[in-house]
Amino acid sequence: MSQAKLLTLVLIYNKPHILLGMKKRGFGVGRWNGFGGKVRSDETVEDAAKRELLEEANVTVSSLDRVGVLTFEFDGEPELLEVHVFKSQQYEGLPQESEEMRPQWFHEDCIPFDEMWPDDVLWYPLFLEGKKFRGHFKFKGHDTMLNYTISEEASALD
Ligand code: 6OG
Repeated sequence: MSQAKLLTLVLIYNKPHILLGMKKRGFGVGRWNGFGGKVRSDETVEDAAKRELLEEANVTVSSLDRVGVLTFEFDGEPELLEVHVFKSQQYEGLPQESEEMRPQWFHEDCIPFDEMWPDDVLWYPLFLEGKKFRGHFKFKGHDTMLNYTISEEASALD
């Protein structure tokens, strides 16, 4: 197994509404997701999360709360993905469509899990309850989950 690739995922959750984006190209195309992407070698994970949020949704946040760390393994592929999940209630700017994402607000009772990554339905309940969590998911391709573990974390995540 090679070293994990670091990625960010930002969810703006202004209860009861959550901001998601329809991924228009690349990895996860055709699925609703939070905003994020790869962490560059010259930036912190939180700075990467803010940069991707601005690039993809035209939204700025002053601070982000790291609420989850998810690792993903794809059967037959050596690279592991490590996705750091951030939450913010406050934001500035009007969410705007970019080349990569089409933002849309959803009520927390109407999150479109059928059009999202299959792991999301498993960890969103913890996210929506304000919990911190870690998860590991093993996929075969992009649609089938072979197994997973999720645990709630009592303290801060690194
Ligand atoms: P780019 O490679 O396009 O960023 N991501 C996932 N998000 C969820 N909910 N489930 C997954 O299950 C994911 N795998 C990756 C991390 C990809 C974006 O997609 C997220 C990034 O925000 C496999 O730059």
